[in-house]
Amino acid sequence: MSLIASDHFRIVVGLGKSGMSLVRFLAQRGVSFAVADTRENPPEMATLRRDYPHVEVRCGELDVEFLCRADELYVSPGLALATPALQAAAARGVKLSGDIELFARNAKAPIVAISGSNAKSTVTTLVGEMAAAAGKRVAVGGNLGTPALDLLSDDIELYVMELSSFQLETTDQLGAEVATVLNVSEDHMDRYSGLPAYHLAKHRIFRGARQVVVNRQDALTRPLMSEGLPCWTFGLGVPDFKAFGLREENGEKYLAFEFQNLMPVRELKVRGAHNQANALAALALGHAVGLPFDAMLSSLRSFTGLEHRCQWVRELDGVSYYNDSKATNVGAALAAIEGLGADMDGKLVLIAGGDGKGADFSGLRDSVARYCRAVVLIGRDAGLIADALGDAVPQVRVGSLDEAIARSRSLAHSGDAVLLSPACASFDMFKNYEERGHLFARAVEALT
Ligand code: N21
Repeated sequence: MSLIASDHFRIVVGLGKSGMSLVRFLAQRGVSFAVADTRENPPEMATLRRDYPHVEVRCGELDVEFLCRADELYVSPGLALATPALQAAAARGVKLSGDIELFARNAKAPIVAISGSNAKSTVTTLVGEMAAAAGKRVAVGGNLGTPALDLLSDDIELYVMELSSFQLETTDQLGAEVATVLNVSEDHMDRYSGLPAYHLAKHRIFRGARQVVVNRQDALTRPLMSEGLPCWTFGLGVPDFKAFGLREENGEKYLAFEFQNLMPVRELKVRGAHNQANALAALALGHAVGLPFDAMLSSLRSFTGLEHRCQWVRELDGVSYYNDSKATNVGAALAAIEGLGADMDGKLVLIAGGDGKGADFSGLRDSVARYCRAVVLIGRDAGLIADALGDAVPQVRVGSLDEAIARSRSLAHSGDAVLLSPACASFDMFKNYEERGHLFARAVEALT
């Protein structure tokens, strides 16, 4: 490999939202670069052509010789690092990196870094609102909302970043002020060899961190090498030193820090034990970066939850309809089924299915048996879910979301709830989970 030919030439691999943010970042700094995408017509192609007509773009199968012209590739989270052409380039000395690595190298304010199989968007949003309530100039994004590089600004005092395992795979040294993996349950088994590989990717979030936050109820969230780092914990149990948890006093449950009650749990507008854990995680992260409790608690009081996250849509014939389209894995669906199920007298009619990404659905069985009246299955992997649930509960398989809603409506009794919580990605039937959620909500609102 010629050092001269490849010096200071970069290739952005994958032209999605973050790929386009990389293009803007590199162009602005006068770095010479090209773009590659395995797709014939990548989503941001029109934007690139309009704003950067002179940038070289290679679409279709990745060309190793082309990739080797670069000293560094910025690989999209949508593209597996195991892709043979990327591995071939890496073997020839090309560095594989990503937008989060570049972000970390350029961020001048502390970073709160949040990963996990579930609840990372909720906790990221909460910490962002807490920081804003505390009067900080805060930027929130990463895997949710605005791509990391688009957040960079000298005015920012705190970055609150949601990071996926795919983004972390291409990040060497994040150097967060505080980092957490909120929970680890199986996801993306189409991209990882197993839970250990997925766990390893998530734990890269702790590289260079100055403080960590750990979930006391999930051992897989503990960093393996963090000796000497301040460690704050959260969990639903009674908290000890450096810990956030729940305390009970005169029959009232409180969010608590160490030996001090902070706020009655009933003041939260979001329901379910998992949402209490989310609130405690956000408090731990905010406390680690010095946010005052009064601002954090007022944010918790006003938080009503995210769109597509167990969102109440309407009531019809005594049946409530909930949109939990964001549940793209088993763990998320379980949190919704248990959170909602334990909170109501009636039963759930669960709408699930889609692209299962190689998941083992047997973990759903016990909770479904306990809380569901019936399960209505959609999508490519409906059969896998049906097999995993066995005879735990009556099942119907349908061909469309509209049909699923109609069948659910007729199965539900007054006092029940219909819950769209697919435990699957949506890509087999929809553009993404947002589209799936919007179509669900629209169809439910149209019922007469
Ligand atoms: O919305 C859903 O239903 C499922 C969400 C999941 O299951 O969690 N999200 O797989 C990964 C990466 C996910 C989501 C977005 C991204 C970033 C992409 C960028 C490029 C996605 C795909 C590509 C594809 S790039 C290329 N060739 C679901 C490609 C590329 O094919 S996720 O974690 O060169 O956005």
